[in-house]
Amino acid sequence: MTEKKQTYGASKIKVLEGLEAVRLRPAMFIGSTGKSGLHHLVYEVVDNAVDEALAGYCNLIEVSINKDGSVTVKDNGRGIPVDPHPVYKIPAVEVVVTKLHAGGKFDKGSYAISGGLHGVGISVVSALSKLMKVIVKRDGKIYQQEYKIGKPLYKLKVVGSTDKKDTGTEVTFYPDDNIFSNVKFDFSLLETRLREIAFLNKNVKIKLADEESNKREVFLYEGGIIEFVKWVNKTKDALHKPIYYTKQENGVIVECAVQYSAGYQENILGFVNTINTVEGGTHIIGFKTALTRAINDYANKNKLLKNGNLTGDDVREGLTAILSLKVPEPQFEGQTKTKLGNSEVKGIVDRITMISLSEFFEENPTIARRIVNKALEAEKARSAAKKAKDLVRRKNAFSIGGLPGKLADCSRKKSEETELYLVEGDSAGGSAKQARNKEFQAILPLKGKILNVEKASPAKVFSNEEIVNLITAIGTGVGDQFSLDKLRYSKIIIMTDADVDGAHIRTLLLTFFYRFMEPLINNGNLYIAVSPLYKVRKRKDHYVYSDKELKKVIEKLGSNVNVQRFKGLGEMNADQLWDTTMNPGTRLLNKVLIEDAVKADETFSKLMGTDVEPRKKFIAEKAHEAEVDV
Ligand code: 0RA
Repeated sequence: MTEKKQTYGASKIKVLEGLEAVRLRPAMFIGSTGKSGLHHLVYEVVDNAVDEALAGYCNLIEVSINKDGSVTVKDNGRGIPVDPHPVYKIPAVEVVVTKLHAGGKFDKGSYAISGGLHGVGISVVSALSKLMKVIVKRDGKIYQQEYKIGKPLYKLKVVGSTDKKDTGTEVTFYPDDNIFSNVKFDFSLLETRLREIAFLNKNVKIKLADEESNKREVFLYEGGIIEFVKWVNKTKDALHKPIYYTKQENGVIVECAVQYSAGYQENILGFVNTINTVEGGTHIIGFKTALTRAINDYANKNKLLKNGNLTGDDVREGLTAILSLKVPEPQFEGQTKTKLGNSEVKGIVDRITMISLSEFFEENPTIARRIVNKALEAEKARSAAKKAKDLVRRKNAFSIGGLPGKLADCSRKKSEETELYLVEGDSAGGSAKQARNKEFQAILPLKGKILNVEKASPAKVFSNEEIVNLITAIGTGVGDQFSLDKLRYSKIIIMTDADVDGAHIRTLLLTFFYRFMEPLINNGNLYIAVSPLYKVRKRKDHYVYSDKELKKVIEKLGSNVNVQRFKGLGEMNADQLWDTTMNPGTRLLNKVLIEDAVKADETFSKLMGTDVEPRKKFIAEKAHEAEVDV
């Protein structure tokens, strides 16, 4: 009997030491004593309720920030057991609240996985609270007990009765201001995490209320992480319905939702037992590896790749993925213990992802192709950016300036004051050089038809002399490397002949600018010079820009007029070219604008792609549209 008493006493002392340790080193249990640690107290209690939900006994969790600064977490689970604990001979609820590491289930079933950051349980919450009250509804009775920094204020008591089916736990706590620097709870911080918990535990309704401000939120997601991925993508342009799969291997449950958007950001959110694994880990590595392989396999099988396999970066551009795992014995590593270390998980996630994605791609070829195309776009942009970078590097190596020999630069250096004329052909280039105002107008003659960048590989684009001259003269670089700060002229003016060839060259240039220097267009730096079609002479010269206008002018001036048709820019003498097309006081310029980026993309790929007919039609239709900037 004495021996038994000693054993009991000894373990009791151990318990007290346990909670003392929590107060001595709170950060070891809740991460910090700052804002994050304070809110962790709420999550610790909520996680216990979520465990009840995972076990199938709870579907409602209510969190409220009370007017007196305390927080209440109420659930409709089974209620913490109240019967005497076999070892401690006190109600189980008292053990759970006052004994360190007693927070876990006594009957840890296969899926009873604690979601707490450190799995410390609610005893840590009570240890760090100046007051905590627990109400348990179980077996038709309502029980209550209160605790001060982890010590019971009185024995568990029955305070009322209720329906036998009405069960649950209600925990109210007042964080100890001797421990926490600030004990005020932040609604939006709780909101974010509780929403996340609701996404990760479908069909669990989580309510959040701030009794002071009367703010209220309810989270309930029947679609679980499918709704999560949609929610993350809600402001983005999704490319397809979410891909979803879930499978289990060796007790590890893998659940994943994937959705690509038209954007460029990669967003993979990993959760292990509902903990956001901010630092990544083996599950993320397994997922990424399988994603890259599954997409390359599909693309290869369907002969969609021309420049070899896609890289991981390519296939993750525009990707949003939610990866949620249930791991029975998770090993958390890293600075903030949010990196999954279990080595076996990598292979499990890899295999499940590979099989599931491959299956999905086979069954949904339209979506699969859309994803492959997205990755191909990324690949194109990436290699374009690399070429441009190399180009800039090469340019710097050759400095001073390293400007193309064909460029007739202007003398002013301030880009706000200068303009660059891109002129079709060397002869027109010659006239333009004579006609220009050297101070602020630079001329870059282009050899005939420039390369169609829509059809050429980036490698070809960046080894093309005309394009390299163009990029070097403009100065900004291209693609990811584009920098408006380096722009050497505030107006880039495309000046081509007023005929079909001229229109074609103009479209080729526009395609180049759209695909490689889009910000230049968005910033309003790109213009098209409008050159006249005719010169009508009667007393003085009239320049006419269209056939319609010519008719009107002839009607107005009578029938003995001299009409001269300009076949090309080269036919005009320098004075005429200056008067009609280059003098800022009298010239007409069309500013190039992109009204709808998606549509523009489609237009350029359609027009500059392989089909010739729609291109011709477009050029004929649009050649003389657009607003006029004088
Ligand atoms: C220990 C054992 C069981 C449930 C719980 C604890 C429990 C803890 C919390 C904390 C907040 N809400 C909670 N709900 C339940 C299992 C109960 C059983 O076997 O009946």
